[in-house]
Amino acid sequence: MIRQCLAASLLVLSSTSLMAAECSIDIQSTDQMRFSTDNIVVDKSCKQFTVNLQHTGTMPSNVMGHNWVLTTAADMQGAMMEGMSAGVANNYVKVDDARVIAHTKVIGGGEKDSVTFDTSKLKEGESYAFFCSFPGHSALMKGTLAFK
Ligand SMILES: [Cu+2]
Repeated sequence: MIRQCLAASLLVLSSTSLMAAECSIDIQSTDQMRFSTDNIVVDKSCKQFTVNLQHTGTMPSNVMGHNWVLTTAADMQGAMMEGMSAGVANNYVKVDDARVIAHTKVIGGGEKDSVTFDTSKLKEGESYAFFCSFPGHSALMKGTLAFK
């Protein structure tokens, strides 16, 4: 009831607030080494964007760990290779890697982690890639992200 009243008053006050872009996304990852999405669009009206990563499987993080890492498409391979060397203690992300725009920690089955980043780090027209940097996973666990 309270929610309905709130929604109704928001509608009266500002119809644009109800049309505001979604500035977050929920992504599931699985024991089958998959993300639930392979394409993300970040709306230009978002000042920040949040990725909520969930591992819906049951396998532990040392066997089937997943993270979510964002780079430009051009930087993906290098960031992934050096992330692998950084090891699980660093969530398979090289420490202070300037190529990495945002990343979650590595999670195992039943766990979740979120990351929020400023969209001022993104450029319209640039091709971005997201992937899991756990060794061997990015062949299947990757996608594209656009800012527009
Ligand atoms: Cu993974």
